[in-house]
Amino acid sequence: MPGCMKTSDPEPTDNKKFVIGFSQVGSESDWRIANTKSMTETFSNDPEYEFVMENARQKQENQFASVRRFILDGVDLILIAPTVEEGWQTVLQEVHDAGIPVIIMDRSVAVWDNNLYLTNIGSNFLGQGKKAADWLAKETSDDEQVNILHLQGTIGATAQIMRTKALEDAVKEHSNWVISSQLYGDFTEAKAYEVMTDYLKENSDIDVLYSENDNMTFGAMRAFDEAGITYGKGGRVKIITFDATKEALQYCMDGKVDLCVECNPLFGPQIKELIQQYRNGEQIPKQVYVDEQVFESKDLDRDFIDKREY
Ligand code: GZL
Repeated sequence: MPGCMKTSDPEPTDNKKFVIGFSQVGSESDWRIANTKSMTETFSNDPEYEFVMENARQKQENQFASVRRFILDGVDLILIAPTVEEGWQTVLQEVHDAGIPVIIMDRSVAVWDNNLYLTNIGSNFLGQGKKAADWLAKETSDDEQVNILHLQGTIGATAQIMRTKALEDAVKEHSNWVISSQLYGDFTEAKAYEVMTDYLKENSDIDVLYSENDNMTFGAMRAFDEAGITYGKGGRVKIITFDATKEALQYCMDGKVDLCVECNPLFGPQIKELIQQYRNGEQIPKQVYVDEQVFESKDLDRDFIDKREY
């Protein structure tokens, strides 16, 4: 199966393993790589589980194909990190009709009936955006116009929807804040570099970059460098970025990025705990948020960054 990664070969044993089919968004960002690592390390080291992950390469139709294969394979549970929120009703109904439990992780799905899945575990994306807006309000004065360039992730993904909503809500609260443009970066460095390079050919009046993930920020930084636009501490443009990967934290410590909003990918162990509770017949909450914080340069040092897992 394309993109399929069996992490444990079925051994000839009479005690049946608990088989998990996992449809992962893709490998578009450092965050995603860390999330996949957390999931595979959690389950592939446990003889109780067989863990089959399929990489959707950021295409929802690949996820639908994977989920339908998992149904045919008769897995014990299906894990989905949905590319986008819309379009899941039919295939989740098929899974429900097959009697297979589903956990939605990372982003969310927009369905009429949340009984189609056991729980949704991931970040409070709206909360992340609010933390960024609160920080920007403290960093700017009310008597000057603040021109915000907004780099958006995959349109329709919960992370994009909610980080965008938080910014747009904050702009309504601050009459001197202006979103000068919203560029589509699809959560990747390459796409962000491309759209930023084009944008900077005609525009340079930017006070803040609000970038919905670190990899897009890295692409934007490259474009800024080539356009001779300074950023970070003492620079022209304040940079706000989401994920707080090691590379972003390094830039933040060095004063190149002003705010890193953490988006925690390391929730493999929490998912395993939720599955265990389900298997024990325990009630599990419909929504589980992971813990995360924000970082400025003053919060960071070499030792702290070296100890980070992603
Ligand atoms: C957030 C996750 C987002 C990250 C991006 O939980 O869905 O997708 O912020 C990733 O880096 O591509």
